[in-house]
Amino acid sequence: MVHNGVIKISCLILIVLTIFSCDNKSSIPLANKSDTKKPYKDVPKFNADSAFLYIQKQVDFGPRVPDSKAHSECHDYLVDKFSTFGANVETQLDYVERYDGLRMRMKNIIATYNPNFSKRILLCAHWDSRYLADNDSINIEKPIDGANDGGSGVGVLLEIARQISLYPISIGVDIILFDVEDQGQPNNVNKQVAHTWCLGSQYWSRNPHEERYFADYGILLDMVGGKDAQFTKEGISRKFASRIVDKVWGIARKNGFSNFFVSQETPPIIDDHLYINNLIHIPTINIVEYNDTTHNKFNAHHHKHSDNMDIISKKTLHAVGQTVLEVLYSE
Ligand code: AHN
Ligand code: ZN
Repeated sequence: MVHNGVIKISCLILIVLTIFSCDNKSSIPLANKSDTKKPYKDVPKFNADSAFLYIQKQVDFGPRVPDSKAHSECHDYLVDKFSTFGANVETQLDYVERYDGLRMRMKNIIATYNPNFSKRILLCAHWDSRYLADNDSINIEKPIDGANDGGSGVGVLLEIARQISLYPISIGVDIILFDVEDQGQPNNVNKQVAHTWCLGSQYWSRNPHEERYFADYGILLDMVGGKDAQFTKEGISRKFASRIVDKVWGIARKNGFSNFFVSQETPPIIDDHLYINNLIHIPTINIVEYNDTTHNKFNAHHHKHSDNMDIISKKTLHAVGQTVLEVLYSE
């Protein structure tokens, strides 16, 4: 026979448990129900302070000119960061020839999330910085910091990688940092030769890291950190990927970034996206600053020593980073 007291205590415990479980049922499931019925995709919050620090770190290595110590150290830093953020990382290594015949060791850095997913988006930027300051009036032969031209696109992509590591994403994402984009023919040479820029992206587009690599579309970031920057609908982007241009500019407008993402249409420019579109045929847009007041229509500090940390704006980084994050997480 079981003791009467034991039965009484057991009943008491049962009653208490029932009351608590009832209380749970009445308060939690309602919220759960509405969540599962109407799923919404949360977009992570882009942290511009973080992106800014990633740019500072690159600049602190010194100019990232191919074959320099700073270039080598920055390469190792970038590979390490992407690994820390849970990506599969590889470096595509080979030699390419500069316009004047100088052989340069090229290192394209490729970071991959969800390698087996067929739906993929390609994000890219160049990570090298220019070996001279041919738009400047002094110290033309000295390399530039390239905080905006080189540093900014990489800084935004590192912060996006960090967000992907915190908030798992349901599509494949490939982040490619192209090397030797910015070692093209100087503007004081009178016989201008075609295709001297974007050597890393030209190489990758002809020799992708994976046979038959493809992505649904690509987004290139170039000079995305300048104060009060304006990003216009550039010609190559419109020609090959107008649907993506409209999608990105639409998401920017929805987020209140129309001061940065203006709806003006501007002429085509030679940049990494040109070769991705033409050679590997992935529809790719360029988010790149357009400036009507300068001679070459680029950022006022383009290829000058003043392209340093002083011209980097967290507001601009935030507008670009938050927009691209929403593009990714709403797919
Ligand atoms: C031209 O100078 C026409 N294209 C090079 C694009 C570039 C250089 N982007 C950054 N630096
Ligand atoms: Zn440049």
